[in-house]
Amino acid sequence: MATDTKHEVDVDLELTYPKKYKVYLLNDDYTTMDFVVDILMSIFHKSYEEAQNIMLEVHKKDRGLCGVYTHEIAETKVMQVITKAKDNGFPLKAVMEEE
Ligand code: TYC
Repeated sequence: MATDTKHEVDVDLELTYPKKYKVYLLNDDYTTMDFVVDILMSIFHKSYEEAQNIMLEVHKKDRGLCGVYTHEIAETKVMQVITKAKDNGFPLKAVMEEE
């Protein structure tokens, strides 16, 4: 019996990439500008200048992009924003949206 028979196997190497999600901060009338800047620096790792720009964009246009992440990381960021805001008495909200 041949033991070295070569079998051609069709391997369908379909590479799938994880979907990405945009995380946005939403404007409100109560959260202070300084707190939003702090959130952008501590949770989204923005520089002070980037954080100021994103905060002002949210303030003027009602929402601003904070970053693009995999589903799990985006979900965690949204949760961290809401939890930290709530702990500090602010109604600040973040949302995620498939890219
Ligand atoms: N609009 C807020 C104010 O005038 C500031 C603010 C900016 C709040 C961005 C939320 O995501 C936000 N104090």
